[in-house]
Amino acid sequence: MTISGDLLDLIRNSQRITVLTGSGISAESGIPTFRDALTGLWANYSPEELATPEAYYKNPSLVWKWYAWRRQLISQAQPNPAHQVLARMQSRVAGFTLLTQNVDGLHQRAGSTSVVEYHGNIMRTRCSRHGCMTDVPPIEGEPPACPECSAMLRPDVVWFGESIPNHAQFTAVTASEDCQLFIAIGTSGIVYPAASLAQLAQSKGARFLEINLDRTPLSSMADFRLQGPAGEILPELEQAAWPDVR
Ligand code: BJW
Repeated sequence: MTISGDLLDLIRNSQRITVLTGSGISAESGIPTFRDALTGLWANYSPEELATPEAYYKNPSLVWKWYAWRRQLISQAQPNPAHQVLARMQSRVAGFTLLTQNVDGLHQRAGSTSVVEYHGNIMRTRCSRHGCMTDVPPIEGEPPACPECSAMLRPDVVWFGESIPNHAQFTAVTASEDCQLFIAIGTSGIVYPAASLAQLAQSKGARFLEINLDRTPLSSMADFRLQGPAGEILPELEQAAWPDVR
């Protein structure tokens, strides 16, 4: 892989870098991406049929089981080198913001702090009627009841048709508008509003780097593209930008 000198200078000299990650960054940890075909029990479903409030109210058991299956995969997974590079970057770049669409918590497990969880976290539960967060663990079986009002609990994630949590949206917009370099890693760029952040950053003067296995709808607007697995590209990029790194 050839990394341009312009990109390395930009990385070294940027005081504010904003990174948006998608499910591709966790693929090398063994977690299927969102648009990978589901297998086994789930082969007949698409995520679009399961990650909606309508699906949950129509068949709560089914959707809860899907989340239980995913939680199990996540609990067996480990952060990979891509997560680890981003965790180290937070101490190298003064204004470093990490936005993730992933609900798997692997960035935090790699050591990243202040991660903006744009689509929530699969390990938390909240009330499906009032939205309040609970301490009830997401147990297997049927969806548990809210301790306050007995309504069904749901995973604390953002489904299609739902709004991004205010704090996450505010931080994401501010960090995108303010950065000098915006990096999108392992995201298909088809789910909004996350997919609009790169363009927002560029419209305010930032340069845009895309890291992905394949081309995406964001590729044509990227100032720099590094094509390949994030778990290989990010360590190479880190080594090239900061050769003193371990
Ligand atoms: C690798 C790799 C490796 C693999 N290395 N790379 C504007 C235009 C059109 C539509 C809309 C719009 N605004 C809103 C919408 C509707 C909708 C939407 O975007 N639909 C699209 C499908 C068209 N958006 C919403 O509903 C959002 N809400 C909203 O806008 O609220 C306002 C509103 C309210 C009411 C009415 C109208 C508006 C909410 C979106 C919530 C998305 N939720 C999910 C589920 C989260 C919970 C869970 O995990 O269960 O979030 S869906 C799913 O997609 C998940 C992901 O975070 C998200 C993005 O997927 P991601 O991460 O990009 O994964 P993939 O699989 O798509 O791509 C993987 C990529 O990795 C690929 O590119 C690979 O090549 C790459 N890759 N291995 C590097 N090793």
